[in-house]
Amino acid sequence: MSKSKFSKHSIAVSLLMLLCAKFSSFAQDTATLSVIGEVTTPLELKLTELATFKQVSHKVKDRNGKEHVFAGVTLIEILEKAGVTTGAKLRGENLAKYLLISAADGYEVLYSLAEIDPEFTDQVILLATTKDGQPLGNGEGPFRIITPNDKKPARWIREVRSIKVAFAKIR
Ligand SMILES: Nc1nc2c(c(=O)[nH]1)N[C@H]1C(S)=C(S)[C@@H](COP(=O)(O)O)O[C@H]1N2
Ligand SMILES: [Mo]
Repeated sequence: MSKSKFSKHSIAVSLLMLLCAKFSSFAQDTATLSVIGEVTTPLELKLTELATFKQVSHKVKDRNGKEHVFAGVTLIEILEKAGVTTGAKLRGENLAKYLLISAADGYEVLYSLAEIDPEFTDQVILLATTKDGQPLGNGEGPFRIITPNDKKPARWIREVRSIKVAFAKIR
């Protein structure tokens, strides 16, 4: 009698791996990005919704000097959809507003609105959803901020979950 090429053990391992892959891609598809705080329209964005926004890409070097192409949507477009004070409205007290961006692992970074607004800067900050043509995986995605002009990538926050707009001053 010929023995099967596949042991019970290897079949079990393969099934488990398949299940894990399915589960993690499910987690990526259902993860949402919240845009909250000083906005007129709070947003809960899924990857599928972001795919309908204009797609922009950036070629950047990572901390090891390796080149990658990140693509996604511009942070300013998301802020405009949420009704944040940008463009002509970004003056006076609104210049004291900031974004606090939070990740799944508790990491947080801050940007001022003027750092993002095209009337103040030519730098285009990206909410990336792909890297070298692939969706951002676990530990990095589904959403990551890419800030091309920062000399080091410490504010390229991975696994972004929320963007909170707030006033830095006490009113
Ligand atoms: N969510 C999250 N994003 C993060 C960090 C982190 O600890 N958590 N570390 C930052 C720092 S300090 C660096 S240098 C870069 C490293 O990016 P890499 O993992 O793609 O090399 O990620 C940044 N983004
Ligand atoms: Mo870092």
